Amino acid sequence: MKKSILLLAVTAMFLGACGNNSNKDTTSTNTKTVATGNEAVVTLSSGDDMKFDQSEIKVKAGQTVKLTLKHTGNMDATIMGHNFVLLASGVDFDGFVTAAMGAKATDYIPASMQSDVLAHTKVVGGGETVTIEFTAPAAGTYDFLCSFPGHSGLMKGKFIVE
Ligand SMILES: [Cu+2]
Repeated sequence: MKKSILLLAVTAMFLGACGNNSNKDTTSTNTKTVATGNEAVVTLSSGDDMKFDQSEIKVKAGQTVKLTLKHTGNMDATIMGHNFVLLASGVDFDGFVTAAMGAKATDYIPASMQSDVLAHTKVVGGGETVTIEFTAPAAGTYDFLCSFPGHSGLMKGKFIVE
């Protein structure tokens, strides 16, 4: 009950913040990205089923990306935690995942590989939401994933910058 009220409040805030947005991108049907001018608002969700609701996120180079990660499940962050990690181009995906397993103290971002990460959220548990803001990198296709141990097999996708 408490969680659904919180979710409603967050949704209301989100709707309120976007109330003046009459410039929605109606051409994209498969993504949950709303682009307005130089800003892209991305909402990515995952529940206890260990899946992101999108496998592709599209933004434009130089846009300010406001990315919200919603954990729609109920399980605790220590058991079913999720984060969003955007890797720089050329980073070895499997190598990063392996190193991340041992980096619990730093939200599963290995301290020695900070420069391989373009943007990331903290780890959230069921009912929690986190928003980050970053500048979209140069045009190209980048990997995103959840670096919580054992998740990236399913929780990964392409972050496409046009
Ligand atoms: Cu996860």
